[in-house]
Amino acid sequence: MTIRNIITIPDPVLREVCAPIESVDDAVRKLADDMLDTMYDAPGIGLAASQIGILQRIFVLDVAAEGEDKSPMVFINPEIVWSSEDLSIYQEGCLSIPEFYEEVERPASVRVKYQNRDGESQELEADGLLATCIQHELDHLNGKLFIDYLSKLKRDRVVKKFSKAARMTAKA
Ligand code: K1U
Ligand code: ZN
Repeated sequence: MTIRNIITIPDPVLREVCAPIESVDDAVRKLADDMLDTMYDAPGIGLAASQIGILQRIFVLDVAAEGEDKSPMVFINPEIVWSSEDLSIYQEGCLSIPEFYEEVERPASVRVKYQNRDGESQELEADGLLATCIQHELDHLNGKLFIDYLSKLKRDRVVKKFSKAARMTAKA
């Protein structure tokens, strides 16, 4: 079990676009296991590779409700192939922006094509929190954060707060 360090804003690594994974091998499966351990430890319901400084197209999720059995999911080279026209609003958080939550509107349902941990091609249609989480994590792989959907005022305010905290930590 390896818990990796989760990068927070304003680290520019979070703005990088991740590269496709060419071959799903044991190193990728170990990365997926480390990402799940890191996500459960945080705790969170999702984690993208760029959040631990790995610029590869992979994210993990577990949106099981409290008290339910764990339901870890691994998405390699994910692509949204269909999004619904109807939208839904969820209060989102981000492990790279701790303790900051805001409502974001996104397509209510999506169909995602991806490879599983055995490298097999899969398609999944999702709605509810799973659909929101898939879109949030796929955004991470493209260097996009949920604060990009907020007003400039709200976004600037949170970036300023975290930039100041990072400067204080660097000085100490
Ligand atoms: O990608 C991330 O930063 C993880 C993020 C995923 C997410 C949450 C909510 C809406 C969309 C995407 C989180 O997991 S934030 C933490 C969180 O939601 C949570 C933490 C503990 C228990 C339950 C939820
Ligand atoms: Zn996030």
